[in-house]
Amino acid sequence: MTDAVQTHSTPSDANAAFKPRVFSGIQPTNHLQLGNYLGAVKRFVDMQGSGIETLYCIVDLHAITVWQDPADLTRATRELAAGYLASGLDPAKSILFNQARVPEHTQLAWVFNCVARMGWLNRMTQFKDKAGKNRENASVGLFAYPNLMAADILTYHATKVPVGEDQKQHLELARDIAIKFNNDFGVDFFPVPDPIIEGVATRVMSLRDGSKKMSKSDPSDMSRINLTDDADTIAKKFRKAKTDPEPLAETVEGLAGRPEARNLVNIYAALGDSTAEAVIAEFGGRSFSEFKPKLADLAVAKLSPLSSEMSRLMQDPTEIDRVLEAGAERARTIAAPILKRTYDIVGIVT
Ligand code: AQP
Repeated sequence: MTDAVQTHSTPSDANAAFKPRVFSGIQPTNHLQLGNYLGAVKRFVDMQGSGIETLYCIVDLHAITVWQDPADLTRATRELAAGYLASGLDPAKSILFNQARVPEHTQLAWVFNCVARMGWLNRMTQFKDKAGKNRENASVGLFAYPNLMAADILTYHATKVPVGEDQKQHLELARDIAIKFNNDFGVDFFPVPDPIIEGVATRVMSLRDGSKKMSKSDPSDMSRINLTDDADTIAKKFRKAKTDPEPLAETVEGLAGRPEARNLVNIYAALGDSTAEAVIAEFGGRSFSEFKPKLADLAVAKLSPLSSEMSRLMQDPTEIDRVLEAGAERARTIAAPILKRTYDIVGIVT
């Protein structure tokens, strides 16, 4: 194998030989938060009706790259499945499953551990953020996370991956791995997957700090809206959301340099399937004390039905497990022949 770093610029028709297929996943850590919903799940639902095969995964093996209490992991896995279903993902239209049930993900990840270069992974900003100052004490899994993510996608020959902005660098690495594998073995076997990062909510920011993304694992619960929050909690979190003292700008350009204001406008636009321009046309020049209650009302109207449906679904964990198991069986019918062919290309006798 060569050590050359590959370029990201592939011809636009590089995937023409591959059947279009969508794959994405979310980690079952803590509770689904508004950024996951607007940046990912809501867009998964939009893509479900597009006539392209869609696979949506609960990436439990990614979750354990940082410590997870076992009982919490089990609960979070079922809760995320409930979140998918409550948001409108339909097991008759999409393949819904959890990663650990399809062993081809980890088998292909090992091959990719041997394709990706240390230097590539050393550049991953998410590893640096999550490992913090104590890198020596981070798990090997956290370092190799992007290789498993590449395997998640490529074990289905997926061509499109809807994600939030924070996953862009990992997607670029998945593309590099696909290109390097194809070059090393002289094949056109893996597609070069395209990230789909679209809409006004590709990076929902923390409600406490407009320079940090909203995250399930932020130590401050006030920094995020959880899909399990009740109406009073949602209203309180928006009321206390950090803002500056100025009223809302009269134009979208006027939000430049005001990350907290921009974030609340974007959240309103994404929840209402609207645009930042339309929100400013309605609320420009008004104070946050007027805007925040409207935002809370909209969030409650959109999210309450989801959280009620999630609670209802969570009362029947056996049914959730049945959906995930059936999805995994379908997923394996795609993944197993792709892994087999990968082993053949590499020269592994199976
Ligand atoms: N703040 C965000 N805005 C828009 N999209 C977001 N996503 C995450 N946060 C935001 C998108 O949600 C999908 C699933 O993310 P993940 O669970 O795999 O991990 P993450 O990106 O690290 O998300 P979290 O919430 O910050 O989880 P923890 O705290 O467990 O690491 C991805 O498509 C992501 O882009």
